[in-house]
Amino acid sequence: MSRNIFILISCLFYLRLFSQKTVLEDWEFSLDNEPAAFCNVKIPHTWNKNDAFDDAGGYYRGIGTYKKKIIIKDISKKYYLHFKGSNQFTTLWINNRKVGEHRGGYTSFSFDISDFIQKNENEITITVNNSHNEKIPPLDADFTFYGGIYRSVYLVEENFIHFKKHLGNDYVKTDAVVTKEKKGRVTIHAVITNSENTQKGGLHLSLISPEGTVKTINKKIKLQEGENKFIIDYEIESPLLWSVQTPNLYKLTAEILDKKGLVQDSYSCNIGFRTIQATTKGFFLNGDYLKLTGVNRHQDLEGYGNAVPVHLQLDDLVKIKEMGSNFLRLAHYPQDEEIYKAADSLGLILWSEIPVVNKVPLGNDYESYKENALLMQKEHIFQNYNHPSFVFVGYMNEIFLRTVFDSPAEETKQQIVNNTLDLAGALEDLTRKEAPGHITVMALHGNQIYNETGIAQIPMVIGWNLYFGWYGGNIYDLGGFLDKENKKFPNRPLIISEYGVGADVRLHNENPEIFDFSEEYQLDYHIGYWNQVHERDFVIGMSAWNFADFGSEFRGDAMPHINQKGLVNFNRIPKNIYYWYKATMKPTEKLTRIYRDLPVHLSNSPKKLLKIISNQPVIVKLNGNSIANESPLNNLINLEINLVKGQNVIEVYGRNDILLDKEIIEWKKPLITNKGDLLAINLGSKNYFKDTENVIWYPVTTSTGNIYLAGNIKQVKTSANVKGTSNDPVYQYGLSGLNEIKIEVPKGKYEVKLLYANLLKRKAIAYELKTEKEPGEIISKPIKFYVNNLLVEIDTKEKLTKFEKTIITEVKNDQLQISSATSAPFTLSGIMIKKIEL
Ligand code: GCB
Repeated sequence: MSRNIFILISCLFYLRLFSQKTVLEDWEFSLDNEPAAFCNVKIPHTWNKNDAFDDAGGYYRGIGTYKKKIIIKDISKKYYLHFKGSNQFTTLWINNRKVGEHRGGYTSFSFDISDFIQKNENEITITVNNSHNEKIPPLDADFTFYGGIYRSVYLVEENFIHFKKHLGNDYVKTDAVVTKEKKGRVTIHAVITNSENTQKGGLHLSLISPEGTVKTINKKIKLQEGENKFIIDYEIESPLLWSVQTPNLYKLTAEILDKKGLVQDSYSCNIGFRTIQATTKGFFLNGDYLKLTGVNRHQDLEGYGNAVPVHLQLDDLVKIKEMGSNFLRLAHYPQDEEIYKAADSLGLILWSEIPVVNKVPLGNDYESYKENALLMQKEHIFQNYNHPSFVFVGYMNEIFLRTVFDSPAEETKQQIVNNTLDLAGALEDLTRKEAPGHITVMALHGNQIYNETGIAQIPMVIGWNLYFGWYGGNIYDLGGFLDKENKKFPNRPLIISEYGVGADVRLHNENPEIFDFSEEYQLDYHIGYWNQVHERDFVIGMSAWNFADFGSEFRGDAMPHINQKGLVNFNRIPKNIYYWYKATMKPTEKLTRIYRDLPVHLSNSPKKLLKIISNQPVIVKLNGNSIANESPLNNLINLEINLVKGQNVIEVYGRNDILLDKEIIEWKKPLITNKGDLLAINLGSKNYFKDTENVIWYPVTTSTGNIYLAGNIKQVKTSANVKGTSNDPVYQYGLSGLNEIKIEVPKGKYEVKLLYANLLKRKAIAYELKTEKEPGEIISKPIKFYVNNLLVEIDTKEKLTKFEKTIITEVKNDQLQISSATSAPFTLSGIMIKKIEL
């Protein structure tokens, strides 16, 4: 049939309405079902987008109630309520009658509400509960479990004949394989529900190739009352293969025709022909070796929690592909169906998993937990099965993390191991059965418990989440670890499923150190990991942790409640490292960019380390003069330059004299001369820090330049949230043991701000792979000192809270002096001096 005739016929069929979907966006909502508290909300919605980030600590984990009235005129049809995702225990009532429940926050699900509705007005009530539930994965993880109906909800109207609603999807399951003869074979498994009388009908299938050619199959079928299963095979000559460079997609449409030939239901999806193989020699797509390189992704976004409009989520995938990724791990749960569709059309190989993270329960809860985990995996697979991008199917992440950290008694440990092995075995079997032709995978943390218990032998591929050079060890420990693993288990394909470090764009350091949260350390770390993985062919790939910063409520770090290992910020503005990856993963696309640190160089010395991210040679000019003609090493140029006082114009040219990037840096000595001049020093820190008011804090650990320190000085630091400020890094560091600070400043009147926080050693978190669990108090005493001759007392009992005191003082002898008032030395985190009068 020609394409035009096909379209015409299809249009005629479509005159009959079928499968109407109405988005239900506007609801009334209340936490805890407080009648007085109902307010209007729009779904997607979460109730934790603010409280998961405030100073109060914790976030609401309980019940939220959604209500809505809908009008249904024609109750002779079938009606479903379809949820794309609601976290995590959802119960539905229609007209005060309970319809059903769904457990699990990350898969889609539908309720058949046909028997509960009445003509005209119907009241829908939904409760969603995100409290901790030992029976539902995840129990524990490094991300915020935002509660609510955070993906869209639809009212779906169907005819009496339609594709069965099964595990949250229409029952049309397709296998697209490339045969030995290089033909494409599509096998379609469809289940049709017919609640009318037995009748003859038709199944109309069409497959539109990427080039627009159409192949159709019309099959006469007999529809019994109830469920009807069909398996239809389709063969096409020389299919255009789906690949990461050319993600060729075929559009499959399946339509059910009734006895009169009218379309009763229609289902469409994109499918792709590709072969996949993961071996100890690497990953092969369509027979070609492909080193998998990319990122992990969490679904939340600054200002939205997990209730992120789809178009913003799709921007992530575009950025991920634009960076040059061919691989994306959806951590640690199934994500919106549009993400899978976008991966299909962009050409991204996916690792998708269910959120069985950190631990499985013991005792009575285990059986229900297992049942829920198995159902979740079934839903996850069924909902995503048709996507060509759906390649690696996972079901456990760092499942022994808690066991190692909590170190339970031997007997308990054995029970945990037994349950975990039981669950892993069951999930592996289920995954192999439900997702044949896919690759099963599990992610481990850097501990031998996975080898010792034998769990690592279960999946087809092992993913290692490795943080050498962050939570301990050294960046270059990675290679040795990988070599040892490969030697011990030469038949086990392995991938680096996570690696990363926290980086805060406000923090910079020319001599970066482990755990300093500077962007420079992030750059060093990723270059080190990239090189070590690329020296080893047996490692099939790597996915950086994480594409973006994400919400993890319990974390302190440089920004509280956020895991800052993103290559882009929580708001998706790229960090420098994003450009480094782009330059590296897309070698044929030329990229040169001056590494952005702080626009001001505050050192006493004119020397500055200029970094340029580039995958091509460049000429560098400083204030109009050529100063270097450089070829990058690892797509990076490190150049020491000598600045002049005031503004410095840095220009980078290609060898063909085309200006590639330009940046202006001001060199300011940390001096105060004029009224309004300001000096901000961060005691105890080694990082430059730009605060919320764009003030740059100068790191001071010892006497330097015009700052003189005396005493038995020690650095104190924490990475816990400091309450009352968003400038945590200033307060997270301090110097203790100070007897005196002298800062040379010219005569005049000054406003002096003294900053302090009562720092505690933070309790180690399980991810740090450390056992230090007791938070020790570092500073707790009231402190007193003189600023010039003025006695200042800081008597804060509040722990981990910002304390700031502002005084006005006159400097007569060119020096601001802070000295201890008692024999006890003092501690301070920061000093900001502003000249207010000459
Ligand atoms: C991991 C976890 C991930 C954490 C990450 C981290 O290994 O799988 O969920 O967020 O480490 O940042 O510590």
